[in-house]
Amino acid sequence: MNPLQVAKNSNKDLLQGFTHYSAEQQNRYDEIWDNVPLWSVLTDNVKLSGDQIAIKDDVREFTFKQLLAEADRIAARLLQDKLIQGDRVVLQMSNTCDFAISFFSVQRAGLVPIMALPAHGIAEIRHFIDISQAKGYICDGGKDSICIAEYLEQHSNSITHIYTAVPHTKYRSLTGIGNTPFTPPKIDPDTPAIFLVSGGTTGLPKLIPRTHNDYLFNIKSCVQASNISAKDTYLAVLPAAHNFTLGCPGILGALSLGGKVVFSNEAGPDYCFELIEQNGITATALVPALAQIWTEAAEWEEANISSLRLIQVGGSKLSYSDAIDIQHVFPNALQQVFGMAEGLIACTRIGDDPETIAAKQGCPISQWDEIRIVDSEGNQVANGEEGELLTRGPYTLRGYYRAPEHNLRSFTDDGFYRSGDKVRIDENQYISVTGRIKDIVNRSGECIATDEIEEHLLSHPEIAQVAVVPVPDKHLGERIGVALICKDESLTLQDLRRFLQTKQLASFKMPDELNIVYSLPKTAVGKIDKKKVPGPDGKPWMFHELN
Ligand code: OOB
Repeated sequence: MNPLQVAKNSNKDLLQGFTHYSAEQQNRYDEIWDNVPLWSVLTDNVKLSGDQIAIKDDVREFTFKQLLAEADRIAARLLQDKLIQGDRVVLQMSNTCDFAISFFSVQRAGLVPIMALPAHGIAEIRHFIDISQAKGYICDGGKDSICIAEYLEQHSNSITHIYTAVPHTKYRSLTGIGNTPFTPPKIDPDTPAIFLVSGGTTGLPKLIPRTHNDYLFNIKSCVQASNISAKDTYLAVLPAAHNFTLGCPGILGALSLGGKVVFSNEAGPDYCFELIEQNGITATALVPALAQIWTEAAEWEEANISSLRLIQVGGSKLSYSDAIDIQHVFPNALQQVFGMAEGLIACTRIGDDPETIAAKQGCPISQWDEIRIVDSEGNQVANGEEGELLTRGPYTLRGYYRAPEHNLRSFTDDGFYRSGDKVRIDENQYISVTGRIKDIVNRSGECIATDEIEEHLLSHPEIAQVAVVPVPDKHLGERIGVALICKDESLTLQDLRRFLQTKQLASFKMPDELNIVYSLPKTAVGKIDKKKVPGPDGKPWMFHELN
């Protein structure tokens, strides 16, 4: 078969199970999409600021020119090794320069990466491969990823190419391979450039195809909404493969402007504050639990972190009291970001009044985002009322990859994505997230939103983090379990109830059981993972057996 035919067939395979934007959307968005490959965020800057540092970690740094040269060297080799345009590869890298190098090499080769997070284990990686029929697994070469590589070697029929970023005795390494001149294959910007993985806390993650056009639009709109510029240095501290860190505006946003990205594999304030001081970091993105830790640490850490002017916080609900604390310690730096790998991003804007920034999650990054808020019947609610957020737009998916059954449930007939998030929206289009549709305890038929109780408990001065979970109960169906991290371990269930009574909470919403813990289980990106929250016996509370 000639190479052109091979590329065509491979793209055909890639597009199987991919839902395109509708023709009507395609027409409308034509004027706002750039129609170039995602890798142009890098190549555009090789021309403009080629000799400036683009990426840095604790051992190495690369200019824009060097980064592109490295990426192209590896891309040439990947294609020589008989991977072909449109092939899927699972990319599982930690936060080092190798993340950016391997990401761009895959992009330049026209391969489509599945953006696995370092915390994903064999179950998730196997699932991504089963769905996508990926041929390649590219990993950082750390202990965990080598275990996965060994597993895939033995058990996967689809994986034929395994590469590690650092030299390894058994696997091909990305270092020092290939030096042939390289011309990237022609790319159709309306086809998937990357697969993000869904962040849901139930079941295995789904694959989210993001096209060159849609993701570039996402990045550029986030750049505008967060006012970053070529002068900014972005600290990638949450996993680089997560949408927030990668493209909101994140790593790709900073690079697209000719700015610099510093990678950190550690998230603790002692390590990161040093990095901020040494590199004059100006911007970063954190989940609420981490933002809370950094804010407390800023009171006693000695490093000078005054360069930090933008702290984006998102991924789960930032409590009002934590937002106020952040604003107090980092004046004017907080930006709340409500986003999803599926698409829609909303954020507050630097310059909004501080009360709005503390209390709301922000408004959509583009005027092209369409938002509908509906009740349980699917009817639009009145302005200001609470309901489920549905959305459609130039960077929101039209279907999960190869998941027809999920897609029937997750999209309306006219292509709106059902986010499962409960929100209300004000007259300025600012969104307040009030919870998840399904995050409820059904106690004797009363449906109680867990986030309402959580929000109240977080305003208790002794309580640092909390998770309210439904616990199976023989008589009630479900009872209300509260797991919390607390400065005062002598706090009792009675104390909690008394406190909640002062908040005028109805009696059927009072917690039934309390478990004080030292830490709460987190998802791959650092959100509280309710499925794993332990009961008093240490076992996952939501799945306690009835006896
Ligand atoms: C981000 O993306 P995912 O895909 O890991 O998770 C999306 C879900 C949302 O549907 C929502 O339930 C929750 O995470 N979420 C928030 C939130 N930001 C995300 N809930 C309350 N307040 C927020 N600020 O988490 C993500 C992607 C891009 C940017 C930021 C976050």
